[in-house]
Amino acid sequence: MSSLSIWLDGKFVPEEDAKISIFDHGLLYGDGVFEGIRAYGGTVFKLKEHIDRLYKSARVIKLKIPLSPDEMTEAVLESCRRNQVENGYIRLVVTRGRGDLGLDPQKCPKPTIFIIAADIELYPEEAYTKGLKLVTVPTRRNLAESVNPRIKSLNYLNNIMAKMEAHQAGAKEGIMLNDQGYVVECTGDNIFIIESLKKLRTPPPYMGALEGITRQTLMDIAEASGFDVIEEPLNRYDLYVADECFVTGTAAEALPVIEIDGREINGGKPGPLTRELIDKFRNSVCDYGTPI
Ligand code: PXG
Repeated sequence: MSSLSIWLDGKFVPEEDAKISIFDHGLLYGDGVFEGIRAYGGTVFKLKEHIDRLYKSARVIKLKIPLSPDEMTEAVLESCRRNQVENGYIRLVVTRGRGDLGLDPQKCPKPTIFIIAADIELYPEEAYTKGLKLVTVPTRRNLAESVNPRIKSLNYLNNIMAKMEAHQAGAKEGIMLNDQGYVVECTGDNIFIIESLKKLRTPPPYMGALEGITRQTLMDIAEASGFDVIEEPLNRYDLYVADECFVTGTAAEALPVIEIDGREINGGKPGPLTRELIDKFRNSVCDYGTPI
């Protein structure tokens, strides 16, 4: 891959020169917020929603972004143009910026902002045709009263611990429960189940999940396809007896789940209604995009 042009604090610089301070609190403390965004067919998928979520995350951690949402939107689009990204992946990061070795954010006068627009390594097609096996992991999702999981923060250790536990158990993704034992989401994906009569169920964000942008898209597609879309607390029992299951995320799009904690779902095959929703998602991604 040739060198990328990185938007860093208002200027485009070659990847080799895109450097930030070792005193940046994004690095020292995970103090910052980010977005992962897809580009499809020369459009940026749900850019407004991603920018909105970024500013909400920043607002909650009292991080004032020194750029308007419109300027940020333009910086993302220009990053795609400069790197000839038509189908790819965009990482947008805002950190607290450079400070001293104490954790006090008041000592960080200027946030660091950077945008990487690059290619994406897609999941193998087999993941979509054969489906995923999931396991429930021991690490619980962060308490909403400590670091609220609705903030897309740079502090991903909670999810990383869970990912390692999933891998250790031989699964690619792990199901995370909240402190009360309810199912909330996976380490980097939201989770859905389908029951008979086209009932689509997913945990509400207040239980401890990120409000995934792919999640909302799938909910809208399902509603338009005659599903009853229900946000309500789910437990592991609900998952084990579901007719179908799938996960959603920017990287995964929507992926069928065929086994949970050793229990087969739909006889160990991707379900037909899941297939229908995934096909509709894939056929409509460009409809949700902002032209580059
Ligand atoms: N839950 C969590 C905890 C996430 O991190 C999602 C749900 C899905 O949200 P979206 O808006 O993407 O539909 C995410 C997003 C990666 C990667 O490299 C993962 C995410 C974002 C960017 C990169 O695995 N997860």
